[in-house]
Amino acid sequence: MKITGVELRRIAMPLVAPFRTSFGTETARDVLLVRVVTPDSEGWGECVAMSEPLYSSEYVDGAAEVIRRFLLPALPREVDAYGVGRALEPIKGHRMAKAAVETAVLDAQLRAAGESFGRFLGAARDRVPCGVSVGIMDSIPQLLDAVEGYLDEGYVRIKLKIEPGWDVEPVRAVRERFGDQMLLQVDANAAYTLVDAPQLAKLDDFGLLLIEQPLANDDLVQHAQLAKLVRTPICLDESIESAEHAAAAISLGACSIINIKPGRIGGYLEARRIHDLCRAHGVAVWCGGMLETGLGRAANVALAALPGFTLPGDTSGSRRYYETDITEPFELSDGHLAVPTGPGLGVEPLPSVLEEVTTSTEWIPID
Ligand code: OSB
Ligand code: MG
Repeated sequence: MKITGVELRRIAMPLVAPFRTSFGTETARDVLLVRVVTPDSEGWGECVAMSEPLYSSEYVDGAAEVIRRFLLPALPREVDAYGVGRALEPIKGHRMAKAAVETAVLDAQLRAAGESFGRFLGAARDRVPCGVSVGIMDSIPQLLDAVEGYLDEGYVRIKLKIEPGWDVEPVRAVRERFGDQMLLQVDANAAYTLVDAPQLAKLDDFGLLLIEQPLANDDLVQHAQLAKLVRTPICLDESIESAEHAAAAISLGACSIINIKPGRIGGYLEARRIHDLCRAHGVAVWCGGMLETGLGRAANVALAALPGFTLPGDTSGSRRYYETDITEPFELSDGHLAVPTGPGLGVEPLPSVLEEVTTSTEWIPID
């Protein structure tokens, strides 16, 4: 495939409600979209980097800069999605930026071939069960109202964001109100250290599916130690940036579950590699999210349909995030989202909505 040019488009998407985690509060999503144009096709990639480097070292301005200055110039004249990864290998890090470029190329390639993301990746079902990630709230009653609303919408699994001072009490309150049957898990976004093991062990009483990323990003060894001190299964998010990290974490005993976020690990091809590795080792995986628009969501839902994704993901419906999505909205039906079946991502940005939310565009011709 010959790429004739790439558009970098920034969009501003207000969230329906502030989303608070242990690392910050998000009120709007500043998203970088990459559109790859070829003579007979085009493809979209959504960069999941956030405005500030708080979840990981990447941030939107930095992603745009590394794409225009280093990633696009490194691509060969003729390239497919596998070739993107090979060409970008010498450039260290910047996985979210790389993932956006690779996804756009893959989308263009699949649209040209008439094949869907789901079929290409190896989806084993046509719909996926959905969980929802619930931010830290100002009070327990406010949290219970939010959880109730999501359960009414049909979500089959609730994830509570936690941090020191907001952990055992919210979990206890949610269990008391909604019962022991509901699928419940927590995500600390690296807010604890190993000395907090006794506090984290108090969560053992609540039958949680998992605790996600309790310790720092580079604390693989400490996670392995923590796993011996708590009964709740440990799931890693931030710590896993590649299949190599996943292999190391599994052999160390640092986790028994992995949250696969394609942006964090450099794209959907690496996501499939981690899926395959985990499946071979009996490690459950689920699809994480980064508050994506419909473009990123389409690809995530396709990935979440692979056979090793045995736990519900953070693949929520569009309205959990945005009043107006840039694609036709993803809507829950019976707690599930349908895997798109059209060519490539199977969804398109709605031109009028896209124009309305765009804050800048840049066209980069490729000769
Ligand atoms: O840690 O999983 C996370 C959102 C932004 C950054 C990190 C995380 C999250 C979420 C929300 O938990 C997942 C989603 O619904 O997209
Ligand atoms: Mg997480």
